[in-house]
Amino acid sequence: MAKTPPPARAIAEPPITNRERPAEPKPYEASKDELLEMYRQMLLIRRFEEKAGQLYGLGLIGGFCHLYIGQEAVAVGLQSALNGDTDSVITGYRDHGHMLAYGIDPKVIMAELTGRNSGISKGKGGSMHMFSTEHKFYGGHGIVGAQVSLGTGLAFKHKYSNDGGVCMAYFGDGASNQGQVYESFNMAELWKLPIIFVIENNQYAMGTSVNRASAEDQLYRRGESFRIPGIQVDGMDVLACRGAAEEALAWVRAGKGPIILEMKTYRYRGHSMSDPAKYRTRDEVQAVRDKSDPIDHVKALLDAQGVTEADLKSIEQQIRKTVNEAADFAEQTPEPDAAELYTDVLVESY
Ligand SMILES: Cc1ncc(C[n+]2csc(CCOP(=O)(O)OP(=O)(O)O)c2C)c(N)n1
Ligand SMILES: [Mg+2]
Repeated sequence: MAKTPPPARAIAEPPITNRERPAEPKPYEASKDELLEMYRQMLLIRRFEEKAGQLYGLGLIGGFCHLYIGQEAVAVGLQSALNGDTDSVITGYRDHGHMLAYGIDPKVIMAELTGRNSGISKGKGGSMHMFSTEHKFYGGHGIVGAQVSLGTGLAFKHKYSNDGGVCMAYFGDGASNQGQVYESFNMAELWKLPIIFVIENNQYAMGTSVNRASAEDQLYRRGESFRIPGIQVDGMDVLACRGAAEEALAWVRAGKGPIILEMKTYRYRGHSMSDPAKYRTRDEVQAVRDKSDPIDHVKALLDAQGVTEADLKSIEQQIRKTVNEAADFAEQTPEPDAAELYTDVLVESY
């Protein structure tokens, strides 16, 4: 007797919308002191970067130099949620802000920019290649997208050694179109690695807007085919950034695997130090500065909490002092000795 054919195979997977998702993040409720600290760090990054721009103009910094001005809320908001003892951070070449937000001494960062032996990479890495394993800061990388794969390796290490750490790997909107990003997404989800992929969408790669270069320009969706959830965040609002970091950390620390945060932000300066900026108008940049500046935003919040203009002035003065001291240090300490040319550039392991 002929057997009844089996029923048509049911679609095993529910539609994508039915997958477990992280909750919609809430803006972080910062105490007055926490907010003041965020303000201090963001202002430090801005003034440090302005000074770096000046030193570059004076010929004291050579090679590449990518400034972070405009994006300060991202590094400060996200990293304020990390556990400095266990969690690791890795980023691309626009890296000074991430180091400052991780509490690394501005002097050794500035001295690296001027190529001095007291710099954090002994003056041999420059702007794009700074590291501090002591602070669990793993660079500083000039190859667009490379840090995503390296960060996935760091996350593997966190899981393998069960040290409780999470890796925060930053990359840009341009980098999000690189192939190795997707190989990394696949492995990270497959092995449920503890990693937060942070896309700093500052609207432009070197000279092309995200919409001109990206078929899917809602970058938080880029993990969908790997089952990695994504959240889009106002990267000009430090409390929104911190709130998103809390949600992402809860997801990752619960063993649910990686997550993507797309931070909508903006870079005020050129891509690097020579940039004809033909791809956008001055009015566009000015409008963002006027309406969405991340530091002005925190200032307004502090004002609402009763912090006076005089208090803010005194923070500003302290920061200017710190930055001037860093610049003096960076100008006065010596360059590396010629004998250092071949040290620390290659580690051979057998
Ligand atoms: C593999 C590789 N390709 C190209 C470059 C040249 N390059 C340097 S930065 C950059 C744009 C990256 O833009 P994005 O990822 O948006 O980062 P942002 O500069 O905006 O921070 C390009 C194409 C590079 N350094 N490495
Ligand atoms: Mg970009």
